[in-house]
Amino acid sequence: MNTQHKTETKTVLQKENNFSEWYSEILKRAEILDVRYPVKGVYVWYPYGYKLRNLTYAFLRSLMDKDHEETLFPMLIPKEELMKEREHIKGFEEEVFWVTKGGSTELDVPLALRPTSETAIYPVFKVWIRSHRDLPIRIYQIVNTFRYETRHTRPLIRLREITSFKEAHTAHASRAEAEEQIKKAVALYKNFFDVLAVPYVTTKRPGWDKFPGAEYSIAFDTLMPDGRTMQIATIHLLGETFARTFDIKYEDKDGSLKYVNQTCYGISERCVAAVISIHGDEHGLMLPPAVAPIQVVIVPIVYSSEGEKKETDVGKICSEVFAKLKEAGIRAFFDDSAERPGAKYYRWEMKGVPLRIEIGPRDIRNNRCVFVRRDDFSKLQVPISNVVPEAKRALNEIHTCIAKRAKETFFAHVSEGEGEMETRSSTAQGIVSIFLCEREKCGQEVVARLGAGVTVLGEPIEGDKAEGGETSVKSAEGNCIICSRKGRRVYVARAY
Ligand code: A5A
Ligand code: ZN
Repeated sequence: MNTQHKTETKTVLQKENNFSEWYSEILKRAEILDVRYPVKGVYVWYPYGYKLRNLTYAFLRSLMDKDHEETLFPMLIPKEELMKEREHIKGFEEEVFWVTKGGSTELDVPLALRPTSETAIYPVFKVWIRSHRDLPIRIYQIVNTFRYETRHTRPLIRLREITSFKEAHTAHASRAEAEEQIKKAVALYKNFFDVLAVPYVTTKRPGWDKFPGAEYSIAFDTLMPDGRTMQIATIHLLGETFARTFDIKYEDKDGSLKYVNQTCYGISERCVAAVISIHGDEHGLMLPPAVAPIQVVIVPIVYSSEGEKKETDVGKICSEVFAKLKEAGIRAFFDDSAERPGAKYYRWEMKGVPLRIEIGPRDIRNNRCVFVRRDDFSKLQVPISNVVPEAKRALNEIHTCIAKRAKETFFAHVSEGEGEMETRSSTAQGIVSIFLCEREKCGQEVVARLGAGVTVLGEPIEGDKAEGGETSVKSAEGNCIICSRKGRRVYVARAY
């Protein structure tokens, strides 16, 4: 059966050499996203892709629900509210889609499709928050948002309609509490990406490139197979900026009126793009068990080598194994369709099913089945009576292996750049750290010298490298690579 597998498995494309093409092929063949919708930057989720999306977001929800409440705000934002916060609108005004008509009637108040929801939510915070007893507020919503992106749009990565925008908004009595929330949000997102086996670095974004209206922004960046980084989450300390603009005050214990201190943080379907891109290979997707729509597929081997269907107990045993797996809470699928096993292998490998169980007449005679792991195609004979614990164990091992592999690859592409030339060649493959002062001019100069697409990700936040198994703790301060003034270590990379 191994030979049958080999002949029917067509390889897709080499991911490393032509990532862009690989990515498009995978979205289509694994039925994640249909890109044929006739609006630029707007796409259709196939049912299978949407299942993957929903499992990913169900997990995110479960993390959020521990100390946030889910809510839902309107998508339409009156122009006046959207324009209120000066810094915020400066950052977003070129990206806003406007609704200006109802039928043929010009609207009195133009309405924006939310590009993000600060200006929808904070006027409501103003009426919700009266006293210190109303604080803290921690809410989130998972919604579609709209951004008129002018840079090259890409499925799941740079969208004009972001379909799966998880945004959290919190309000606190003090700055110390808001900063505490930032730390919790970082920990929560780390937990999320660790379960997806998506590696990352966390950085404090440069002051001149933070979220519009924030005091500072923290970003999670991962690395795509073509050596470009992708920002997969951001966390912002808003301080009192929006509270002052929207007049969000509370009465403190001593009777005085104070502005609230705020944070917000967000994740989009880029998290799904990262899972697909990082773990996939020339056979298709390789989904982390935690979010795989099908974790285990059972394939009966009911044909003889001459292609004749044999009368055996295979179907019955497969059904029993399937029932046991389901009962144990494993997302299993019994593929008893009429196709040949090789065609089934091909399909489920493409769809990234982490574990395949093959059961044929010879296996049944020996009371066993065969496990085939999607991550390394290794095979294991397992007694039928042990199928459930062994499947659980295999799924755990698959998670550990793909997480380790992804992390090793990632940190092999995080390096230090000393001279300009070295830095330039290194950014072709990944993330480089250099010293830079905090002036925007020097940031722009670095970008100009290192070439198109290079971005200053920001100052690394302690810990990521240590977790990645790196040894030395590198100094955070040094001379700016451009002007030689005092600078700090920052990561630069070509970014999506
Ligand atoms: N209100 C805050 C949370 C906010 O809007 N932050 S943000 O602008 O940085 O967006 C949050 C995250 O959404 C980003 O880190 C990025 O991962 C993702 N994102 C932003 N624009 C996107 C786009 N056009 N398509 C897909 N994802 C996008
Ligand atoms: Zn400088």
